[in-house]
Amino acid sequence: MRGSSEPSGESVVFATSNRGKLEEARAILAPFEISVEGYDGKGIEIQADTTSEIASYASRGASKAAGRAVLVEDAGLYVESLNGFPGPYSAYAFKTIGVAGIIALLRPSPRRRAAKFVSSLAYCEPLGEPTLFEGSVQGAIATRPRGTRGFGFDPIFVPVGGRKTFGELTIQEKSAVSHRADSMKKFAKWYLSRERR
Ligand code: ITT
Repeated sequence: MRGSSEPSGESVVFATSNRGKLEEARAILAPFEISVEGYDGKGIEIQADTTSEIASYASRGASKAAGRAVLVEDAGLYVESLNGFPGPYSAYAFKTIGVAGIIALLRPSPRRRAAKFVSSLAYCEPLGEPTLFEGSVQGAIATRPRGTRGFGFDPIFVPVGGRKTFGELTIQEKSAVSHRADSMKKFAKWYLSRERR
């Protein structure tokens, strides 16, 4: 039984080294009354063909290291005319060619800029099997970086139906449509129904 002085709602540990992701997770899960504790250490990021495999693997290691249930997310930007590149290699592509590199790769095909962000979110208890939640958002690569908000590829991604890049949106605006909101809302519904059992 909860004591009357304890806060209502649930809490969850999010293992990530990315403060932007943590802030977004807090904003997305707050309406579900789920508070988010950061844990610095997603663990080993294997190289694999899908973000879901990377998130699942990392979540096993992170939950073991933390000694508690954790959430781990692996996200990727998939550019259609680049056959889905950088996809599961997005962190490496960001560190090496960056946003300018993605724009440069698209210069020969100015019209074929369709892209999507994918979020694979894995929830894992120590020694347990991960449960996966997938989210995505369709959009396009901007012709030049715009906006100073967010992180990573935000300044070059324009979600479908809008004109602004994620870099020009507030966390609340981005989270109304983002891949991360999509996967995290699925997680929240599952988590709350599971907790009530
Ligand atoms: P953790 O692995 O510690 O969670 P990370 O930043 O390395 O943090 P990912 O491996 O999931 O996260 O992300 C792959 C790359 O894609 C990385 O360079 C991110 O900056 C970028 N990225 C992920 N989500 C993004 C988003 O919502 N907006 C812009 N870029 C994003």
